[in-house]
Amino acid sequence: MIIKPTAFKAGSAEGILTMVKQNGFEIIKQKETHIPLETAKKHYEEHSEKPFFPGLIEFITSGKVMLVHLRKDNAILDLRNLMGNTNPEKAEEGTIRKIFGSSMTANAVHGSDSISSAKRELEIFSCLF
Ligand code: 3AN
Repeated sequence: MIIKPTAFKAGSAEGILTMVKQNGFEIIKQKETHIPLETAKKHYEEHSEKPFFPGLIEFITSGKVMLVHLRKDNAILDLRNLMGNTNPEKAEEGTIRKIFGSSMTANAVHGSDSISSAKRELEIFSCLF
């Protein structure tokens, strides 16, 4: 999971991590850092042709984030349910994006969408942890 710049700057990291722990996730590692431009481009490679890509890269590299390595049985699906819809306006009540998100880009958190994505992302961010 990545706590994105707006949520981090707003001081929401602690609240988000508390929700995550209360939902049974174990925090293996957490790190406050800036994401370098090339790392951000690699991370969001699948969206490189999308119109929102430049804005997404600018945003994710715009300030400090928190990288979080989480563990739980069924972690991918459980975290996605806890995060809520990509669009905070459509996210269900009680989800992280509903509570802490403000727009499609500034939607508080990123979560890996599959086990292979999680492995890929942990590898991409390994030098920053
Ligand atoms: P999710 O993070 O819910 O898996 P993805 O993988 O479709 O969503 O998109 C990755 C990120 O790209 C989202 N978290 C969001 O910040 C941004 N994004 C996705 N769709 C849009 C869009 N239509 N406009 C602006 N940003 C978007």
